[in-house]
Amino acid sequence: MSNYHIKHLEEYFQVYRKSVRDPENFWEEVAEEHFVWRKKWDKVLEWDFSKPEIKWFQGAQLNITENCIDRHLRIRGEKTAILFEPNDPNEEAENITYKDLHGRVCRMANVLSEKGIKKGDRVVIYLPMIPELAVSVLACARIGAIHSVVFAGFSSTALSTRINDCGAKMVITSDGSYRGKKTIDLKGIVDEALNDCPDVETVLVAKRIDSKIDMKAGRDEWLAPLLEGAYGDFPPEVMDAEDPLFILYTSGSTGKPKGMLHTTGGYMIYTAYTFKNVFQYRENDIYWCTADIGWITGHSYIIYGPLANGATTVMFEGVPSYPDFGRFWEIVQKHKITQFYTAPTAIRALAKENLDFIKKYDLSSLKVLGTVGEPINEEAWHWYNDHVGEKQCPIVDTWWQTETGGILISPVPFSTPTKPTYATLPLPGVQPALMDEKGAEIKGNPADGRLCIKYPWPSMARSIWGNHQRYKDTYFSAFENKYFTGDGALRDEVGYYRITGRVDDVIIVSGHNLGTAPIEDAINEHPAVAESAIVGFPHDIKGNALYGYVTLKETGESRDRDNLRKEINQVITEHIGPIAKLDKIQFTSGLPKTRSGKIMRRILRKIASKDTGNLGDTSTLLNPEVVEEIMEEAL
Ligand code: 6R9
Repeated sequence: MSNYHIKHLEEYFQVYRKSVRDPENFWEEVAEEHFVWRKKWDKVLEWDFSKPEIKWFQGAQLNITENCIDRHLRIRGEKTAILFEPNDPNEEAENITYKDLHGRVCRMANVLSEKGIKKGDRVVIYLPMIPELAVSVLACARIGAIHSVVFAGFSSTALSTRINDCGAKMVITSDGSYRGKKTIDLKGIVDEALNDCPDVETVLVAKRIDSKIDMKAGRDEWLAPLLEGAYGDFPPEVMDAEDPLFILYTSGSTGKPKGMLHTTGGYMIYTAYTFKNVFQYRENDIYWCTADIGWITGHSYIIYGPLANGATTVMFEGVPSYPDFGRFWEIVQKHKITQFYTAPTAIRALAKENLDFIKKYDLSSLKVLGTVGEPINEEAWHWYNDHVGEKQCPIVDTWWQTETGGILISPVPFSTPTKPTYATLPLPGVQPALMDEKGAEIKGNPADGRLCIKYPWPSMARSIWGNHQRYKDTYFSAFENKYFTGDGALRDEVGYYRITGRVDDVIIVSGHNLGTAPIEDAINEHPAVAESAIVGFPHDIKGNALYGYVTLKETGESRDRDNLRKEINQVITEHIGPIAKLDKIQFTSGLPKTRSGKIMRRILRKIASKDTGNLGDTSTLLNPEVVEEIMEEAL
């Protein structure tokens, strides 16, 4: 029996049982058989969730790019590794073979190295979805530098916060980016961010759009000439399995963003293993994940997982609505995509459009469809199944997180029967538990509780950069000896999991995790605002949209409300980015608070979703009269 590629349900159960009975042996076999190591491990796993400390494959040495690139050169050198599809459909797609990729990554590694970047240094990458993004990520991994990709839709403040938090010396960016009909001045955003980042020494700039930008002497350099002069080979740095690979920021419910720290060996084998099984990837398939590499989905399932399997992975620069709402399907037809992986928010947006956009194209190459990022509602699931998959393609509803590094709960297509809105069963090596409010594990089915994981898996984050205590407090303190996901879940009679959503103050808007606290902090910077509270409410396309309750200072009371609304959204755009703009803003004379001064978001959430039949326990409220007022205004 091969552990590595599950082909039917019985085999899934066999593999799963084996993985739980002896996880170390299970992962050791995967690691032995499918990867190249410079040196094998002394110990497969050492862990202690109370510290928390998790170490996989201690003593082993490797370089992840050797696994993702070099070892494919002999048999797949001429195979396309990255297929780049530009924003403009009239611009030609680019096939980057494994051999090309090797040369490009090595040249970039030489450039970074000549600019003084060494093993362990942090490099922030702020690039659109162009090949330089993947090449920069891999070049960092090649020399052992820690990459931190910041989504190129984030504002200058969000960028500078991340640069300073991880202490990056270098930023890689581009002059600008295309997004449908628009161009965005990325370099201008970087310049603004760097006013607050004294430690950045070098900015490397890729050319993408035709614009004039400022280049600061001694700091900024165009990438192209440097790459042209660089040597096309670079010996991979030998890394320990537990050496950091990257930091990726995710929103927290309080305070600044959390720099999730991922390490090398375990992350590699887990993303590769899950890519192979969840997408049932086979040689000559053309796999496309529509995510941005600025998110974990792009790290694990555009770059590392696919390349570790020698796959062809598509990178799409554009948006689903440009030049029209048929763009995704045009690309599927054009490149004969076999696996297509996207987010529920994109599915909902496309489902709103005329079916003619999809009927025009031949989608018969598709074999597996995936979704990720938030719960998929029943209607969207059926639309995806009926119109994209034409009922021939299993849908893999993949549940996971930035923190988990890879997919934890998902059907294995052609093995696990799917069920709309259910992520179904844990993948091999994953041991979920549902916990009740008192902290006890709920045994038996059906069940409804807080989702935890009881045992380490290889790609879990090891820490929060610069704040291990926060890592412990956030994930390992709610339930003893368990990793707490922050999500709630149901388990049905047969043991299938359905994720019901966050139980903390993170709101998922169009698949983006947004913490309420940073948005509130931003709003509160507006001179007329006294206080604010943000909650989510259901939205047809975005899944959730943001509803803000805002209390004004006396000086703000006389101001025009519509102007204030515009200004508040402007402040949010500046501090966080347009994705965090509020759909609704209600001005109130106060916010409902507990006696200990905590805002009762639960009540505000109910009012925003027009679900005011039963507000639950309001006995701890300090100011119940304010609830009446807010309800009257809102309804
Ligand atoms: C990969 C990714 C993580 C949060 C997670 C959960 C939600 C992700 C989901 C899902 C229901 C799914 N989530 N996949 N909810 N069904 N298939 O999205 O990582 O950006 O860190 O978000 O997204 O709430 O806790 P990240």
